[in-house]
Amino acid sequence: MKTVKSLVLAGLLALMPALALNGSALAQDNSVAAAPAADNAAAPAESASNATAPTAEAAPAAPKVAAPPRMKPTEGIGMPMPGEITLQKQFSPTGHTARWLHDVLLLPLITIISVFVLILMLYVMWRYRRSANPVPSKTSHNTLIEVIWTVLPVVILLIVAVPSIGLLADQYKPAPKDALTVKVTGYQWYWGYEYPDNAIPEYVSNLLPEDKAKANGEPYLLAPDNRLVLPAGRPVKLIITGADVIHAFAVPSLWLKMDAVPGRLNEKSVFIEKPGVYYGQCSELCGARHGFMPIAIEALPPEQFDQWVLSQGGSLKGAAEKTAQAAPAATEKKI
Ligand SMILES: [Cu+2]
Repeated sequence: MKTVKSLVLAGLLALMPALALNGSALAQDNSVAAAPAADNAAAPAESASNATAPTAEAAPAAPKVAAPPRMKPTEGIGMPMPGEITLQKQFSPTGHTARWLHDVLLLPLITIISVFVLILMLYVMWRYRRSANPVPSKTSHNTLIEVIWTVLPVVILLIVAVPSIGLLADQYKPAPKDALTVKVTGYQWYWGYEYPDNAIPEYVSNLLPEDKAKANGEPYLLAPDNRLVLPAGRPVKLIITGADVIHAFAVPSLWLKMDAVPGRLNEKSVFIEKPGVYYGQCSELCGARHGFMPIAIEALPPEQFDQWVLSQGGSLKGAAEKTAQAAPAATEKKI
């Protein structure tokens, strides 16, 4: 009897983990099933904000200013190229420093050191192999060599540290007082852009479908429908945040990358040297469609940027003082 009882007990114990696993699997299934509901909940918000975009675009009829035509991207500028192994061509002051640091200082230094160590190791392996060198040397100290291999790395690190720390400081330098403020919000899975200085409410930027991207001559997966329009040659202050999870706003050719963290306003100052279209992507793994929330900055000459602001029903900076008072309320609501 006892053996039967213990067998049953043992059987039950053996099955327990499987049952528990099933339970958790069920729980996971439930969470997966719940996910689409959350998606659906987000979708109306998206379409609602999309719905506001056409009205903002339809509005130009009222101020009677036409938006500048959609700028065509230039091949090889503001986008990665096939076979490219270095950083993208840079169009901001910090970008130039960074590319110089990478191309002129770090890469040659890394290459020289790696090749030197490799040659040294190969030589030692060959020269001091057992057959050629049966009685090993018992030397354990050589002051000159020890001083050299301590001082030389210190000097190399100092040479790297000076421009490196300078670049780090430049990257976080706050924007000047007259900079144009633009708010960037990361959503699952699109971007929202708002211009508090120009009283332009938030509009949404989604992935451009493949056929439309091709028809436009734009790179698919890098091109969005609505671009972030910024002035070239004028300082810009980007206020970057996330609405749901952590995203990262990144445009390689402008040396621009900043995390978009929910509940936090991160600041990044940008100065775009040349008008053009500069592409980027969300650079923080943010969920299923992380790879499908591209970024495009359309940098316009200042007077064309002003024209764009007016075409969106906005007011030029400085004239927007009155409307700016209304803007903080809108920002608070969104965060
Ligand atoms: Cu993202």
